[in-house]
Amino acid sequence: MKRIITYGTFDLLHYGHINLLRRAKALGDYLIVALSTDEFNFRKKNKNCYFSYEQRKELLESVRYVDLVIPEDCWEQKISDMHEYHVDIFVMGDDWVGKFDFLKNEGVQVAYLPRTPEISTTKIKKDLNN
Ligand code: C2G
Repeated sequence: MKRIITYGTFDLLHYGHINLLRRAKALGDYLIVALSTDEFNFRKKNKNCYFSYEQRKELLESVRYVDLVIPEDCWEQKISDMHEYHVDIFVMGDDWVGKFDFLKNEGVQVAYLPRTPEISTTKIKKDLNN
């Protein structure tokens, strides 16, 4: 059983997120999403989410590609996550290309997948404001 993990805020869940999750799951059999907590978003990612962690978690758990949602509450948990969840492949959108290559040292494959252009949570908020 090939186990995949990805990380993110996934606020205002949109088709760009779904494209990422679908492609990540296609790389293996079991997809874990480490979901940024409200505190992590606010304190470290400078993101003020529209939906709370619990709401974002509920949305992700309803996505057919997602098998497990766990909290992401710091930048530094990735190495221990790889071992705790027996991860085979770490996946992120290519806006993060190169940033997590160090995880290869944990015996994990690292894959950066092309982002879906033209859509983002920020764009949604901006467009709705206009
Ligand atoms: N994404 C994408 N296409 C988009 C928007 C997002 O492929 N149009 C991908 C991002 O590249 C990321 C995932 O969807 O892999 C989640 O996006 P965000 O919620 O913006 O995640 P981010 O804030 O980048 O958090 O420790 C890692 C961080 O938690 C990543």
